[in-house]
Amino acid sequence: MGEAEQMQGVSIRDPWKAVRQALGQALGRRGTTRTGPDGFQEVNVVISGRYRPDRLVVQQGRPVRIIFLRLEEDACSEWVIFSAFGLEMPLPPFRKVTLSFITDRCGEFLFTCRMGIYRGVLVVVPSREKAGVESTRTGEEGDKA
Ligand SMILES: [Cu+2]
Repeated sequence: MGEAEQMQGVSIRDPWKAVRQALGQALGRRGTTRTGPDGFQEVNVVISGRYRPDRLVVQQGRPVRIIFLRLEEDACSEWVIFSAFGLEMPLPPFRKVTLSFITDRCGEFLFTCRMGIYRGVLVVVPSREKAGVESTRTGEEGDKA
């Protein structure tokens, strides 16, 4: 059994790394936003080295659903914090965690890890403006294809 446990400890993480890099690069580049049948503006954010995408544009006064998928065990992604909304959410690794809210406050609101190293921006625009996602590039990711 010792051998199997060792394999779990050692080998299982390497496949994940490849998977999360591929996923993170694909999703982080493009991102997705859509309005579901329930009227929610839905955005997927993959966490792998950073938030991907890291700039989420949503419309004020309409419900938002952000689905975080943490594809790593880095301490930086254990929590996501929207300090402007007084919100802190734990993010278990390799699971989806959904954050639903609605806000009438327009503006740019930071979301971060506990240390402020991972940083994203939630942009709330007036309802007549367009929602979407973007990835900002800081040039420090080192993960470009
Ligand atoms: Cu951190």
